[in-house]
Amino acid sequence: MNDEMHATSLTLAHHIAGQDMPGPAELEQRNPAVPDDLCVRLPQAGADLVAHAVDAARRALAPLSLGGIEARSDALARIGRQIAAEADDFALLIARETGKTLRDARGETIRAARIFDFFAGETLRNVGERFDSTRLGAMVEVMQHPVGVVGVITPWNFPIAIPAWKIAPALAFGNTVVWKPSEVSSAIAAKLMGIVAHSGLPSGSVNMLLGAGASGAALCAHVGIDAVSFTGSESAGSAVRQAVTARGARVQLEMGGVNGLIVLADADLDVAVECAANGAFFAAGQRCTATSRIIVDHAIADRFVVALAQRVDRLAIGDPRQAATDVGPLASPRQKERVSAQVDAVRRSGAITAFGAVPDPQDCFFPPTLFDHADHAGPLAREEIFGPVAGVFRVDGFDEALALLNDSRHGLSAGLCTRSLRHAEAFKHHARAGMLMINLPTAGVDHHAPFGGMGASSFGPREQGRAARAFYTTVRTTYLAAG
Ligand code: UN1
Repeated sequence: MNDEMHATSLTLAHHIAGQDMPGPAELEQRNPAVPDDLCVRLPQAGADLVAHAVDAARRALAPLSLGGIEARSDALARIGRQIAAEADDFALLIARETGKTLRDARGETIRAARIFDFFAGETLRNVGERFDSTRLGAMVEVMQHPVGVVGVITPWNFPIAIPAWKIAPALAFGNTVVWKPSEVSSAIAAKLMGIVAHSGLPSGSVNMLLGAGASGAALCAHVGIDAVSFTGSESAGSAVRQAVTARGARVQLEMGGVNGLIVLADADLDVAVECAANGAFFAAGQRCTATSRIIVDHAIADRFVVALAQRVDRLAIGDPRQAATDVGPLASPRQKERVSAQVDAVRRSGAITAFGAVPDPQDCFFPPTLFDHADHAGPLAREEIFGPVAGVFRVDGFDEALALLNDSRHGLSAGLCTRSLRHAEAFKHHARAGMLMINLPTAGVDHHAPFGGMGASSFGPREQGRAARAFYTTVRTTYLAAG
């Protein structure tokens, strides 16, 4: 790490209508691996600044539209190129501010760059339809228009990719943005905002408000926000949904999952162990797509648990800024408290620990923990933990595995390890989840494919890929007859 960065900690500013807007430092973010290292201080946006930002975004709608699709496409491509050019800086900053490993942070940064590039292309593909009316002499035109001013609320666990997969399509389809990033990843957000602000888009196209949950609540309540796209916890998501739908605006939510990975007796054991280790423990389990429930056929369960323990033993846990580190800390002391409390509840419910050490209360690290012979009626199968924690649920055969998998309020990602085409086909049809992963980890998605879940995991149209258009556009049907 850069010593200068370590020594100086700066106070961030909101960004509205092309200007930095400082405010009193009310919050701070520390490096979760090195708590003495104060990364940044930040102000907290209130209702007055929300109104200012919404006004700036609304005023930017006409210039964005008048600038035309080629200029907008070029600007998105420039943002993508600049993110890629600064990938090493982003990776260090992400590792420092959120505890994500350098390798994951760099991968995520490149993913964000590719997302902007993908939507640079989508900007030019905003096609409509024209066809005959059933009334003689009349025509019908179907056009997709921008929704207007979009509120974007993003979490800390993918601090650059998730903002990219909301902001890029919003702009591609002609909307302007008021963005409220998580307070835990504000420095990363400010760096991305700097790139967007210099991309050539009209000022006010993207505005950024810093702060904690209260700032997001003020954003959702503002009548000038036409749509809100949110990724985060289920409790925050349901508050967003209530506030936004209550005033008749459009909302899209991506929340958690208690994702299941089925391992059948005919699975390649190495593949299954790699899927489970990656899905459950990489990124310290802080992915909404992480594997929490490993549903294993009795016939191979003992061998599987031993092999998974050996694999996890080889993971290097430590400072995420070291290139060799596989698993870093949780993102904040608050996350550590939450995960510790939930794991205590799982232990109290009588679950058997296959591996896992007692966490040190002085730091943000949480040791990878696996429970065995877990009970599907217990807390491990019901609540998302968002830490490197999973349970093995032992079953007899595919039918029992599938029934257990589907016994969940959530339905984000589901995995299956098997060599059987018949079971893979049945899983594709009957697993209740938006993302289905066959012989792959439940977490880790491409940048060009739709993303989203079922049940309590998601609400509204899918994000990413060509599917992103549905949320960020509104359809207008024009009937046209000669006057
Ligand atoms: C991934 O698994 O690559 O917040 C992406 C999250 C999800 C994104 C997961 N919305 O973890």
